[in-house]
Amino acid sequence: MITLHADPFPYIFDPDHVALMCIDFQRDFMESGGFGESLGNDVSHLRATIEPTRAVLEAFRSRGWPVIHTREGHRSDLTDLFPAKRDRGNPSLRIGEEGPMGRLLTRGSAGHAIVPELAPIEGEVILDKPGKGSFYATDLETILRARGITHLVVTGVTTEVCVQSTVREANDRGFESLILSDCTASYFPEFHQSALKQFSAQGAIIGWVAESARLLEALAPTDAPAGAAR
Ligand code: C5J
Repeated sequence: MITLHADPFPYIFDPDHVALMCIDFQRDFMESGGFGESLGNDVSHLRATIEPTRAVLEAFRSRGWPVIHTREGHRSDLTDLFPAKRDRGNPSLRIGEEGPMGRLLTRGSAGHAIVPELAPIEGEVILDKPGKGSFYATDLETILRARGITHLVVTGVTTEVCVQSTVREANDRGFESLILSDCTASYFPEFHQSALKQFSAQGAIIGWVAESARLLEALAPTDAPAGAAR
């Protein structure tokens, strides 16, 4: 078992039953000219997540532990896009329209891809999702249960939207989430802080929160040779 200091109390997991979730680290959210910016957001707030997430990703990869990347986006014919989502936010460009990185939030466009620094490697799960939560209209629960995963280390953007939806869905399904505070971010720093507090309040009602350094410290004694994928 691995134990680390976290809010509101130590997070304990069995390394045979843990997976890393990398939620929506897509160019559409993280880079200029994407969907996030079309909604009027300053995407620079999210870039600070890249380096700490890369270190955690490396820690999982070197131990052969499972990694799951999600991408938010829609079919090219937009048949999975509800007006309730398409019409929100008074964007300068709408989902499916051509932007500087191709069609916004549409599968196959350049903006839909994960940023190169955190790009998936062979053997890692890539999960396309049409909604905010990673369990909605996907086979994520099946994948986790088939692999015996009970604990999720969660990174991604944005904290109060897709990360929050995912960890709430995970909690309802019985998964134990650790949300890494420096590997998650919002366009609104105050929403990031507020969401983190909501996760760990009331005795970890949604999950645990810690900086990535706490996780890496706890993992250090467990160094394992690379290549033992499971
Ligand atoms: C948003 C997300 N913010 N990945 N998506 O629309 O958080």
